Amino acid sequence: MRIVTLAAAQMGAIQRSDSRKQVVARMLDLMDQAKAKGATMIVYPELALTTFFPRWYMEDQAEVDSWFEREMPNADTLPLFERAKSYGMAMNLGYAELTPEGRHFNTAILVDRSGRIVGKYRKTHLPGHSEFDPERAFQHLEKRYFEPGDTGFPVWRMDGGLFGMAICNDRRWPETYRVMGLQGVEMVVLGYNTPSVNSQKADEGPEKRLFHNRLSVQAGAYQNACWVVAVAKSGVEDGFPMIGGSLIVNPDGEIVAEAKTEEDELLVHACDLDDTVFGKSTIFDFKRHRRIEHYSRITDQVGVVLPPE
Ligand code: ING
Repeated sequence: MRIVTLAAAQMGAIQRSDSRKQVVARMLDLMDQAKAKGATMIVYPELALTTFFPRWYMEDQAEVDSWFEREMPNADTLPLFERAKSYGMAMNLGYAELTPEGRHFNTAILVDRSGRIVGKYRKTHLPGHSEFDPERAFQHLEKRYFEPGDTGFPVWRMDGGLFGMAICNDRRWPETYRVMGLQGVEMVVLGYNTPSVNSQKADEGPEKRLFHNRLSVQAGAYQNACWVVAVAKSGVEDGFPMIGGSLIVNPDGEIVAEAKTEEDELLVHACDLDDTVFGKSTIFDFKRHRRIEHYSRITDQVGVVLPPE
């Protein structure tokens, strides 16, 4: 038994006018609740410190950069790191990263139970667009404000287990989980900000978005025999609704915990990392079953190449 008592800290809306101090206070409250329930690890959403600013078209780079963190921890977030360390609680936190070289990433970090930053992940799959799109009901400008991540999908040894990270749109791509699966990952943690409606397809509402959330996360967990924790920033931000539906999914692909609200809400579940062993040693024993001589299109091609007429 290698139990991680995992707290999924779903957060409700963060308004454009909310300060990082107000947000961190909510995150600390969720951490206190997690401690009271015996959690040894807490997972926060993507871009957890601010409103989902990629919905706003901005041209002034100083305004854009005001949504980014220049160092981590910093004055606003240090209380999170200090309290997690005092609680002996590992932490996953998503934020907008502005590097000293001036590069912009949608980033998440992994902090172990002793408070050490073990790893950094930068979001690989950026959805949306880079110029204002008048056709859309609302904007989704991640390709404008972030570079594609340059970390790939590493897996880190932490607190006796094998942990990996992803961010939001990454969870929809099977490659995300398989690259970590091929490193033996036992738990993938990720945050998301998912609009409740499709800006290009008005009849795709929250039910369908929640279905796709479950489908993507359950498939990733099952097909790589690992735990997957997906944590939403949800609720209505300045009039723009985002789904909740935070999940903890076991290595068999079963949902063991799911958020019920679109508010700050804590899910806690004792995840046994040894529950990954059966799947990894039978149906998804990659070295016995995979036939890589037939998979080359997956890395040789970006888009579709149709068969000859
Ligand atoms: N948000 C959304 C997500 O991938 C999206 C964007 C929603 C893309 C639905 C496609 C379909 O959950 C982020 N931040 O990636």
